[in-house]
This record gives sequence, C-alpha cells and structure tokens, in this order.
Amino acid sequence: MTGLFITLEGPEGAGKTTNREYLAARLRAEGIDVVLTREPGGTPLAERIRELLLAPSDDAMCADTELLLVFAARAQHLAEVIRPALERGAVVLCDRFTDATYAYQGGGRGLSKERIATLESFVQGHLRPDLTLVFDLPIEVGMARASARGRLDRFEQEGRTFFDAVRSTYLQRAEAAPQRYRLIDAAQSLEHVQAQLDALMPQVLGLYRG
Ligand code: Z5A
Repeated sequence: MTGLFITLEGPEGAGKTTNREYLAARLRAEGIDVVLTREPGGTPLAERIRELLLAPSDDAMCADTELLLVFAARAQHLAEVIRPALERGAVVLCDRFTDATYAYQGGGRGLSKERIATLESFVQGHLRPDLTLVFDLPIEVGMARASARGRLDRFEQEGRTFFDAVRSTYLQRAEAAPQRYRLIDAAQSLEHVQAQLDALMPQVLGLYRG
C-alpha cells in the first residue's frame, strides 16, 4: 500500500473531529488526496452498525456482542473505504480505529487484550495505522465538552471508572510504542492544540513522501 494511514484517538470531547478537519485542510494545501472517515462507521452498512452501538437502549448489550459489532463495522470499512484509499495513495484520516477497541472494549469493558488482538489480526491482516495521534485530556474536561451537545450516547452514559480506564489504556499504548503514537495535549485552547498539530506536519509529510 502506498498511502498513509493516520488515526485520531482519545476520550470523548477531546477534539478529534474538529482537528481532523484542520489536518485535512493542511494536507490538501500540499496537494495531497485526503480521505476523512470515522469509526464505528464510514460506510452505509457500518453506519447502521454504529447506530446499534451508540443508541441508548433498555436491552443490555453484552461486551462480546459490542466487540464483534465494532469489528464487523471495521471489516466493511476496510474493504470499502480504507484499503482502496491507501492503494491509490491517499492519506486516510480516521476518527478512531482499533486503539479505541483496546481502550473501550479492553480498558472500559474489561475484555482481554488477547481476544482483541485475535480479531485485529483476523479483520486487518497486517494493516495497522502508520501514525496515531492521541488527543489526551482530563476526563471531566472532555465530558463537559461532550455533554454540552445534549443527549448522551450509550458510551457517554458510562461512569467515571470506565472513562479512567479508557484514558489510561490510551496512555499505556502510546507509551509502549512511541514510534507510532504522538500525544497531543487536548486540554489546551483550540489554537494551542492546532499549534501542536502544525509542529507535527513535517513528520507527517516526511512519512507520506517516504
Ligand atoms: N467506540 C468503541 O467503543 N470501540 C471502537 O472500536 C470504536 C469506537 C472505534 C463513538 O465515537 C463511540 O464509539 C465512542 C467510543 C466508541 N464513545 N463515546 N463516547 P465518537 O468518536 O463518535 O464519539 P466521541 O469521542 O464521543 O466524539 P466527540 O465527543 O465528538 O469527541 P471529539 O470528536 O474528540 O470532539 P469534537 O467533536 O471535535 O469536539 C467536541 C466539542 O468540544 C465541540 O463542541 C468542539 O467545538 C469543542 N472543542 C474541541 N476542541 C476544543 C478545545 N481545544 N477547546 C475547547 N473546546 C473544544
């Protein structure tokens, strides 16, 4: 594959979606073909799975069902969007990917890393992101930003312990593989967050141009 696969990760309200647009604009200004996408979702079928995953419901969803739905959506997304874009040489900017599975289903729900890794290999083969930006911020700051939007989704209704585990899983993964991850201090003002992204641009362009 010739493109570049960049994922944006972090707890809710960290600014992933906002800054994905900013990064895309910076890359397009360099004449680069950029595909913006997200998980769960990114294709019509995967967006329907997203609805199942996010809708608050009185019927409890067991953790294994949640895990399998996340990977079912991912399989479709890879086949329809991510692999074709990388094959034609685009930069794919994806709002959440498998690090979110380790953080939410692993850290949050307590499913084993080994089980997630088995599905990761099954669904993705050898494909992993080239670069992962982890937007890190205190949970209460992110939750305040997210709840200002109104009705909470099924994940956002979880409690503090769940989100502490999500955040610490992201931080542990970033620490364990510093060549792939870059930590962004997302608690700062948008202007300062974007200055951190500007500082990363030479590395991103270097990775893309090889
Ligand atoms: N999930 C999972 O469990 N397993 C998986 O494998 C995957 C996902 C892939 C949906 O994700 C849920 O799916 C997610 C995990 C689960 N759970 N939750 N909750 P999502 O990405 O759609 O959900 P999200 O993280 O909640 O999105 P979000 O709250 O929109 O966060 P964001 O994209 O990081 O933030 P944003 O939309 O860019 O910004 C939020 C608000 O803050 C907005 O009003 C901005 O204007 C404002 N903002 C952004 N940056 C700043 C700064 N720097 N200062 C002040 N205000 C700011």
